[in-house]
Amino acid sequence: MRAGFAAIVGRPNVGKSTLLNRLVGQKVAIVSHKPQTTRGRILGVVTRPDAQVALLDTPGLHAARGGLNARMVQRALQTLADADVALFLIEAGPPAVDSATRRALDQVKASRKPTLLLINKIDQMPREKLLPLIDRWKDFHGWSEIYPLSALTGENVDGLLDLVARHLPESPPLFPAETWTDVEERQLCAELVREQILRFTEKEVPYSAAVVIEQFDESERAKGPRGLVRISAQVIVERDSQKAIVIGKGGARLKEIGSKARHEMERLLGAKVFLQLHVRVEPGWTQSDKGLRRAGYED
Ligand SMILES: Nc1nc2c(ncn2[C@@H]2O[C@H](COP(=O)(O)OP(=O)(O)OP(=O)(O)O)[C@@H](O)[C@H]2O)c(=O)[nH]1
Ligand SMILES: [Mg+2]
Repeated sequence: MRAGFAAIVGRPNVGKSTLLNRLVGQKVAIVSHKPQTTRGRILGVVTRPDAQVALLDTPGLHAARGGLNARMVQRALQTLADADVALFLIEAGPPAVDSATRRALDQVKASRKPTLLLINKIDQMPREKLLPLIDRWKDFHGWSEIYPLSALTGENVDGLLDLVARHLPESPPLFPAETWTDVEERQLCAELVREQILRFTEKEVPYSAAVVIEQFDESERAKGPRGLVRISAQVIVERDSQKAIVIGKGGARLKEIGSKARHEMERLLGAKVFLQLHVRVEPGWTQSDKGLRRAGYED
């Protein structure tokens, strides 16, 4: 039996969380088309008879200027340092390697971990461009493997875990076989609200929003075939203008965010959900330790 930790790292928006969810077969991490969606380390465990792969999704590596963003990059690098193997994810695209991707690669190289290069999003690239792309990337690093795939369509995803497992140490399982994450349900629910905020707001609002669960009442969960969970959550933003955007005209946007998030929560919890959302302004929370703590980003 092999078992260990594989950190999924790379630039923002390359599809790390989509890959985690695909491999685990559960929605562990929220996904959006906006960069910097993931803010912390997210564990997803896959257990097979021959191996247990503990995947660690991480925030995208980028040039962060302090506050929440610097904390996110720091969290990604910490996670990488703790892993047995690194999965460096890039997007299939032009063979030219931009400076930001180069910087991210340098950080992965500095970790001195065995590293697999995963070329994601091959569904959006003509087939004949793949080999030149692989050729271009071959010389950048002593890769343990180079592996093209599409996390979105699932193309070539089967087989990836075999490769990853080969780079894990011989070990008994690290988690019980039925474990697929260590993220608590209430935290998963908070993220489901944030996912809808990312979908329904623009510009700086997604980056200024956090969600904290205030109440998670399961007292009626066991009642009947489909019990009830009462959830109340606070959406924290940095400015009054952002609060107005999140709420929308006559509360329409907040209602839409809540209704979509509630639907996802019901799927996750297998229960009916009664969801209440409130918006609160915490000026500049992304930039101060106290603000980060109050928004649920403890260290
Ligand atoms: N076409 C295509 N799109 C993909 C693929 N994988 C992910 N995406 C899309 O890429 C966007 C970003 O996906 P995420 O999984 O949130 O990316 P991430 O790397 O976790 O991003 P951060 O958390 O911001 O660092 C989403 O719109 C996904 O649907 C893929 O294989 N093909
Ligand atoms: Mg992500």
